[in-house]
Amino acid sequence: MHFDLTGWVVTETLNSTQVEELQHAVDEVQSWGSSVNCLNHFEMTKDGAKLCRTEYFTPFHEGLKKLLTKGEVLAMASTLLGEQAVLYKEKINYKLSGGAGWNPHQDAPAYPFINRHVSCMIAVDDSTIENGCLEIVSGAHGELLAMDKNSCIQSSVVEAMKWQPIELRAGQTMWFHSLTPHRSADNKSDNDRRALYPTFNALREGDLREDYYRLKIEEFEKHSQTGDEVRLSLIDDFRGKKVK
Ligand SMILES: O=C(O)CCC(=O)C(=O)O
Repeated sequence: MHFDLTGWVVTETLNSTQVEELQHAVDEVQSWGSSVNCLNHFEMTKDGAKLCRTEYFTPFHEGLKKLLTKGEVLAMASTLLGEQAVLYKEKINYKLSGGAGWNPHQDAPAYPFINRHVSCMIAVDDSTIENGCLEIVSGAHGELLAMDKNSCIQSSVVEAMKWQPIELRAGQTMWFHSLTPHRSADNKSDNDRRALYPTFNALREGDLREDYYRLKIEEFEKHSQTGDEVRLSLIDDFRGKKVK
């Protein structure tokens, strides 16, 4: 299978009606502000503070919960894991116009409790080279690579790898292994590039979503943020600047 060889695969997940429904659902989450108990993060851009990520939204949005925990998306995650999958975490990366990109990393060090995960990027808006689509390395998902102090891939390793941009139309999905190296550019275009990223693990290893969020919130509370970058993850891969 393409995924086993390369560590990624693109699927056609949503038809045009479903794309409109997804865009409407993400518009809703984006407009919640502090009225809902999800996890929102902001970044400073040249146009001012903007929302850059929402996590922990499935308890508050039936439509997105259904999309990520039932039907085709869960079935594909199960196929790629080779057994029944369960949702481990969910995030929306907004990458609004002027939003920052991510340094080269593998997700595995950011996902405790379990070694093997599969994630996907469901494009909410078209994801292009101009607005900062994902860039990946094929066939490099066999091991954890050498890391720098931010738990991102060491620059000497990054330079030796062949990076490939994966442009997606809204509604297309790119699946990737938690060891697949990936990165993305800043959004220097005038178009927003929103994407949904669910992550799954094998149900046999446990339903760990609440444990993951409990640990993440504890870690964020323990370590007050230093430096200029916004911390979104248990690793420091995001280049977005803090809103002060
Ligand atoms: O959305 C992007 O551009 C990259 C996101 C990413 O690598 C991450 O959230 O770990």
